[in-house]
Amino acid sequence: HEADAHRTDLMTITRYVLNEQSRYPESRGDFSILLSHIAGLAKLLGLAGETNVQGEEQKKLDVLSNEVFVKALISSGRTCILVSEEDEEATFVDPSLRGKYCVVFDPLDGSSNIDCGVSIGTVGFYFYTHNIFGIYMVKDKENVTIDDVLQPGKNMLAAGYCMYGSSCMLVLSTGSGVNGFTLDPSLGEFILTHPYIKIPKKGKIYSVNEGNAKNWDRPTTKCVYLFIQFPQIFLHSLFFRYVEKCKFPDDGSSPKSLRYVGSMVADVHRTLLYGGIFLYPSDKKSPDGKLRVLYEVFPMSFLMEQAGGQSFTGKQRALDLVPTKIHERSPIFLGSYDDVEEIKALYAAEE
Ligand code: AHM
Ligand code: MG
Repeated sequence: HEADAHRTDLMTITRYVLNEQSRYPESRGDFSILLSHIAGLAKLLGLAGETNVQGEEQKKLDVLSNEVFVKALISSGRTCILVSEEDEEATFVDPSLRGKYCVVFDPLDGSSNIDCGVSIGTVGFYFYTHNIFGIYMVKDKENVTIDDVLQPGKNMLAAGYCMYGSSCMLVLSTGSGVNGFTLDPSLGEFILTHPYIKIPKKGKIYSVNEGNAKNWDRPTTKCVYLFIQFPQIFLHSLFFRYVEKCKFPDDGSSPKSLRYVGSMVADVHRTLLYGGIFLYPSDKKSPDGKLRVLYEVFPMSFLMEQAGGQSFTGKQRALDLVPTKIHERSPIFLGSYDDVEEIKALYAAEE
């Protein structure tokens, strides 16, 4: 580490962001400043978590991480609307502090995992949480409305997440590929460790909460003859059949492995690096699935496409979806190009 401290060729997140800046001279540094604030959030969150080391106080982490996010984003002076999973209403930044970017975020992803320490981590004395974010540009800074965030995901300028596992990573795309940075605690800096992440074209892993299988939708079919011949096919939902195929492939290929943490950041991160498919379908109880369009589905779909993968809602390309409310949900299937292609073909055949 000491040797590292003297190295000058490390690509830190600060350098990376400044390089990106030269691609958008018209942004006059605002975009870089906003991105640096988001990267710096990791350290701020660490500080906030310091008072919450005791197990019984960890639940408060969602409140804390939200406060830290909101305050840091407002104080960057570059934002105008903030949408957080933790806040029912969007926050409109005071005109005196207003900039031209809208940030949508989930400050603490996978909160059900907090108590067993899966979606949080420690580096030194600090606590960290998984989080996800996406950035849009407002149309007219003087006239900011909620429609500025109700834009399709393809309009995002940047998206990313922080993941705190055995190391602390920031995965970011500003629309020209995906880059992964790892926090070097001795330098206090994120270093580019995973340049130009590309997801394998096809994967060997599927990731889904199979405990919901009972409620997965059944297909509607008019094919009575087939129903008599192969009733088992129709007794189970389309989705059920997809997952059955992962386990019992009918084309001579090997079965896929199942991996499911139950924290989107962790499950998507693995999917991005190893390939495969992550699925949160609709079911009888939640016809729109569980995951939120603006700050879960869109940022992760943006990263997937930028890494060469795909993302599909069961009806369309996820990034084409136009949300009508800030906490809207959508079913989501994302991951390796070929694996998502398979799911798309299944849904197309169903229509
Ligand atoms: P949360 O915002 O309440 O934490 O829910 C989001 C999380 C995702 O991180 C994860 O992919 C999903 O919920 C897991 O849901 P389930 O427990 O239904 O499998
Ligand atoms: Mg969440």
